[in-house]
Amino acid sequence: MAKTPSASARKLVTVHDQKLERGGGGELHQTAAGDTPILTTAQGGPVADDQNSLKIGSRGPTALEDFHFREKIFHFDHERIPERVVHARGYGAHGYFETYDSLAAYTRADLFQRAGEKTPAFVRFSTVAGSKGSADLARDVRGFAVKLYTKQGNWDLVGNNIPVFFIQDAIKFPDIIHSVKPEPDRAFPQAQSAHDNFWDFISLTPESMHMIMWVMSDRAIPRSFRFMEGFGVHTFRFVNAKDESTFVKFHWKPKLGLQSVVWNEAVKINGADPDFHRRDLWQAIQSGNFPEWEMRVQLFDQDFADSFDFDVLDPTKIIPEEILEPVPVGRLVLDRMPDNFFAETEQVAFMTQNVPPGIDFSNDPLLQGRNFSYLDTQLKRLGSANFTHLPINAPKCPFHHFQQDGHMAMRNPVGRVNYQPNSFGEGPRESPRQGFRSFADAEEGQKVRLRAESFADHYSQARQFFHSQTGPEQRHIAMALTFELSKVETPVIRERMVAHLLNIDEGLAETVADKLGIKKLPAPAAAAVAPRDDLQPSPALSIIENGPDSFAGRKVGVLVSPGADASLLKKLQTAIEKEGAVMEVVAPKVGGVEAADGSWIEARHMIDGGPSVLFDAVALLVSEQGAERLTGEAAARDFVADAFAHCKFIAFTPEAVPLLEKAGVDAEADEGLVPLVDAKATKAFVETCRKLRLWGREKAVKL
Ligand code: HDE
Repeated sequence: MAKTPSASARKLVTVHDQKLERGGGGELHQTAAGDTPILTTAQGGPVADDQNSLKIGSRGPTALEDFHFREKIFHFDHERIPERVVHARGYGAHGYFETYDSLAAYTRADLFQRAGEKTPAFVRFSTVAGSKGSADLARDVRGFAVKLYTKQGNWDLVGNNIPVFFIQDAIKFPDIIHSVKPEPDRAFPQAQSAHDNFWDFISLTPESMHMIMWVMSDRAIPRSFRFMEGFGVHTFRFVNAKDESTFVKFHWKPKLGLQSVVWNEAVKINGADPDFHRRDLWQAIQSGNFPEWEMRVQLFDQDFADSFDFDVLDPTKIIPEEILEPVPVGRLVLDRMPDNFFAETEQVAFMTQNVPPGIDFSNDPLLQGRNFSYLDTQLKRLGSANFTHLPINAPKCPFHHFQQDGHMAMRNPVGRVNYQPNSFGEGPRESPRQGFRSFADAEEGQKVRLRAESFADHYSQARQFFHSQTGPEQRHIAMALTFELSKVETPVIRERMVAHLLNIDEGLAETVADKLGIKKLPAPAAAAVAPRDDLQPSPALSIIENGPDSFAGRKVGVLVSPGADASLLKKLQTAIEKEGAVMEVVAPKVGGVEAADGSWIEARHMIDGGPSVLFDAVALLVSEQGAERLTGEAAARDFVADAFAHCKFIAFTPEAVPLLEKAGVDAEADEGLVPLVDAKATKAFVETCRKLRLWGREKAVKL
């Protein structure tokens, strides 16, 4: 067994975290050379022939006694487990959470007691509506689920990249999800909200209007997981050692700043690289650029809750950061990809009810409902009540209980006693001091099926969100609504949506109505509480206002042709890498091109495999002849035209001007086009790229 595992010898990780080499296990299982393990059955029996099943004669029937064939096919037939009913498509990574300072005044949760404490973490990002194999750039909410393996058990903060939700009561969850999933008779559309059922449900559910503003904004098409925020959504409680409670809302802020793509780009990314977000996270972590988020908390007491404009238990509302500043309390770093996607990312089981002592729930009806749902879903998906035996789900702290047996039980306690109290002084006992004590809030009331009146204002924060966006972002919301509703076949649904929009912003409603060909505006939707006009815009809600001040973590695509200037390319690369960004070369042919000085420029992509939608900015480093040849290639013209239309910064050598022109781009159109006249210009280009996009161009290109 003391051999170096070869690439073919994949590892099996047992529940005891022992790493066994697949096929390893002594001399009997080695070839004469001793370096390649012998293939075995799952029972460990060595296999002589894995190419041919056992037959009666070479053209005869297969023999039933072929136990190797039977086992191999049997196991293959059972490889799939049900995908998650929501958030099926996801991607995860390992890392850690580091506490800045003790929060003992607020919570007795052990992970917050000591400055510098590091808690192992596993994070899974996801889309909500699409199946496991759907594309990454769907317009959708992103899941941001964090499992923290604390010394007091696992804490799962199962959040999203949007701080509010569609519904106020968990009983409506099956309805909202049914409506967004493919329609049951035709089984389409996949991973899309642009269809009748979704907008029918939404237009009949005014409480969703705030969330709709977020989902129609660029938040729903993030540039990557690394550039998006995360939110715990609900109000939770911190509880300290004196059993005092403080309300808390959790936020994750990306170190690299916020960034999204535009819809026209998203659609093309889905075709060019459906795994765009996965690949981005994989590449960042594998190259040592570990993504990082800061945890910030909004802390408040009952007095604040009583005086706030909205009910803090209502998950369709935020507390604007300008009203209650989120306080930084720690950082989350992702620094390791799973060894095996299925074992870890697919089998990880997040549950909102996993909280350590010192963190508790509020009465948010959505959170209360979630606390029921997440246990059921794990049993359905993972197939056994012993899903906590899987290494990814097992706590990393000591644990002792009397749960036993069941399918696939792998951690079985030894000894005689499996109950307590017992007379033998064996086994664990509860600890009133260290154990989880629910916050002893006084509750009373009649049993009713009622929605609190304090949950009734459905439009004011939707309006506040819209008015907190910059011009381009407001336009994107209008365009997204128009696109989505243009796919709705039932006119009354479209009109009903316009009636809601009238309660949010008249201009928005008019633009959407006009684009949808609705000649006469409907009356505004009836509102239980009149939409308020007095909420101050919250700049924290805009992505553009909260972009980074560096180009770090981004990617430049450089289109080269034969005869390109290799030394200029080198200088460009140095400037890009100095900024913490990455350069990838795109060439007309696989392999690369010969530069003017006879050196070879290696390329990562061929043009149609590396369209400009995969990059944050582009450069055209082409020779005169090269430019001429590229003007004849549709993929090269699209490379340029798309980069321009998506408001990206474009650097170009003077020889590239004909290519720009053929792509319909005036080389002097705006300051986003940066001529690479000398080496200094490469640095200037990278500095310009810090703005990420030239939104001023948007009106000209009619994005
Ligand atoms: Fe979930 N949700 N959810 N959800 N949710 C699931 O659990 C549910 C809600 C969220 O990467 C399921 O393991 C109900 C809000 C994430 O594995 C399921 C309600 C928020 C993930 C479930 C909600 C979320 C899930 C499906 C309404 C943001 C993926 C598979 C009350 C705060 C976790 C699973 C992962 C997954 C139920 C609403 C976030 C069925 C009943 C609000 C990030 O249990």
